[in-house]
Amino acid sequence: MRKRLSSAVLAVLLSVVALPVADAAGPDQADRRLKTCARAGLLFCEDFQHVPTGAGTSLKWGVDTRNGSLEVERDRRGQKVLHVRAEGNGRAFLKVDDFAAPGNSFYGRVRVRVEAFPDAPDWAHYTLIEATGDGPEVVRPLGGQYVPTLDKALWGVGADGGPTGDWTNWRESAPSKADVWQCVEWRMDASDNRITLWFDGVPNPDLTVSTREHGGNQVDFLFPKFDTVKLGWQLYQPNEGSYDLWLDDIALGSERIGC
Ligand SMILES: [Ca+2]
Repeated sequence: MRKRLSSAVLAVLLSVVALPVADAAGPDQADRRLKTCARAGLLFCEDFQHVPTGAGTSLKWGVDTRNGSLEVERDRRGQKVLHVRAEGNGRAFLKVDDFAAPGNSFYGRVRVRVEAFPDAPDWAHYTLIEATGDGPEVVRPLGGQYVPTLDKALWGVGADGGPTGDWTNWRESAPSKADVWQCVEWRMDASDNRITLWFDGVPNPDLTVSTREHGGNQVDFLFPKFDTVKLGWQLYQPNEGSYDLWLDDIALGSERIGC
C-alpha cells in the first residue's frame, strides 16, 4: 500500500515537472521542440534551453547590435527564447560565425514572433535574416517592407551591396503577420542561386528568387560563399518606434529541417 501510494505521488510530481515544457499545440510538437538540436547532421542549432536567462550571449554564436539588445527569456510555456529588441533604426542580431555549408547550399528554420511591424516611414525596410560571405551580395532571405500604397507590411526576399543593387522582392501573398508565432523555413540553393520560403510548413513560391528572376538590376544574382548567417532585426529608416521580437529553435542544415 505504501509503495503504491509513493508511485502515485511520483507520477503526479512527474506530470507537474513536465508541465512547463508542454506546448499549446500539443505534446507531439512540444516533444519535437525539445529535440530540435538532437538531430544528426545539423550545421548549426540553438534552442536556447541551455543558455542562461539574461543577456543573450553564448560561445556558440556572436552578437551584432547597435541601439539594440538580445536577452534570453522564458516565454509563458516555459520555453527559453531569444528576445530581440531594437530602438528606431537600430539592429540586434544573433550571428552564426564561421559557417560553411556543403556546396554552399543549406536550409534554415526559425520560430519567430514579431510584436509589430513598422508602418512608418513609407517603404520602411526591415531584415530578420541575412547571409553573407565571400562575394558582394548581402543576401536577405527574410525581410520586408511597409508598402504604403497597400497599407501593409509584406515579406520579401532581398539583397544589397552587389551588382543586383538594393532590392526587396515583397509580395502581396506574403503579409508579415504581427504578434503570432510562425515557423519560417528557407532554402538557399546554390545551383541556381535560388531562395525559397515556407511559413508554418506551407511553401510560398511567389517569394522565390533565383539567378535571373529577382527584384534587382537585370544582371545575374549570385550567392557569395556563405560564412555568416545573422538572425534578429534591423530597420533601415529612422523612426520613433522600438521593435520587439522573439526567436526560438534556430537550425541550419543540409536537409530540410521542418517545423
Ligand atoms: Ca527554446
